Amino acid sequence: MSLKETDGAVYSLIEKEEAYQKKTLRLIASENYASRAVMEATGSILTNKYAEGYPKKRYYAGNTYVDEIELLAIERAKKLFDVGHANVQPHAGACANIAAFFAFLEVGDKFMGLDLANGGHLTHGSPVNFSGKWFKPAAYTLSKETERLDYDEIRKKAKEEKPKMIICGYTAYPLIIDFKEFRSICDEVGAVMMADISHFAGLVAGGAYPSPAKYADIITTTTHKTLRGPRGAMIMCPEANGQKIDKAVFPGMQGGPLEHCIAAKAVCFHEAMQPNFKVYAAEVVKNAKILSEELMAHGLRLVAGGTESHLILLDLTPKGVTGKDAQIALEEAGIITNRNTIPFDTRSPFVTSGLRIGTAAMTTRGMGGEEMKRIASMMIKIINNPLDIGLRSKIKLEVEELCNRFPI
Ligand code: DSN
Repeated sequence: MSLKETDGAVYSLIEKEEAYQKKTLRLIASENYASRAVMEATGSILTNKYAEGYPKKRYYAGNTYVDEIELLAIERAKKLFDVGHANVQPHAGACANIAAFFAFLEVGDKFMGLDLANGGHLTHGSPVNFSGKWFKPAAYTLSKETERLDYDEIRKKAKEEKPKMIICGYTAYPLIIDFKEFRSICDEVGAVMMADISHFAGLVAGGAYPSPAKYADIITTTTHKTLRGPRGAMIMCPEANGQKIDKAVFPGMQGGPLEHCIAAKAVCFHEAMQPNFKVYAAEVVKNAKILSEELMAHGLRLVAGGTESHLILLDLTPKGVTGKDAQIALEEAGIITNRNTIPFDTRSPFVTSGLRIGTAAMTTRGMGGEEMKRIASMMIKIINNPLDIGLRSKIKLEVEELCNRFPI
């Protein structure tokens, strides 16, 4: 029986969500729209299969085709990112990062990651996360003056702290990371270099952002952000580290892999190898630049002074609005964003002084420079008048008109 016949409640909620996604502007920097092909694979009969282990070394019978699918995903990932080894089994970015820690560190070991409030991730050392509870984080921060990575300061701290691992790659940093510089810092202190490229993996695949492949000992990434695949993750590394990584994923922290998601990852890698994905990646960055310039022209302050990726971090302090209030007002107008701390934020992560936006999803819908200018203008009106209910309704109609012209 179909979902509609079996469970009308879930069916109707999915229908409502679909309509909502169609008529709203999704500016959340970590979101995108997966293709029909990716979703078809995710919803396939592969969900029925147990395949603990790795291709040709499974703990269950009946994996002839599942093996072929996982091998295809691995080969495509290696080719797409030019790496010696790929593990496509991690269920999510956090799982990939847990496996990375367990592959290289012992519980209690010291590591360095960017402070969460400065743009790092929960799994990079937050005290409420496994990384901060089981390991010893020595967080580095951005420069207070420039809000950019300060490699001299990171080097100095690494020399003082002598961490076993240094993480680069963030969730709210708009600029390009100098992976070569991180390699040289890691070499100077004998640390493992981990690059978490979850946010910009699609830009790396499309040649619009530098790759850490030549430098990092381990690369983790989700597959659903700029890479535009299914929800999930993977780990990549030089061939020499492959065995360590595979053991850390299974049996280290996961059981049966989600082969339907792995098939969808294979489809996503295939899509990312096509020439039009390069065009997409370049367009994402171009759109982010146009959007950021337009927002700045209307008096908004951008953290780090701008963007070199898909991501923009706004400091709303000069406007006298909190991230939380701006997020709520924009959502009412059909513009979906997320509040975010800015470096050295004085407000709590629940309130924040900042707002994070990104152009990956809107670029997938086919929007370009003109639409970015229009989005900036609508955002500015709301941010300047966050309590104006009438304005929200007016902008909501404009948003719907724009969305109708760029269907998913
Ligand atoms: N939730 C992701 C993001 O939005 O950046 C990180 O896990």
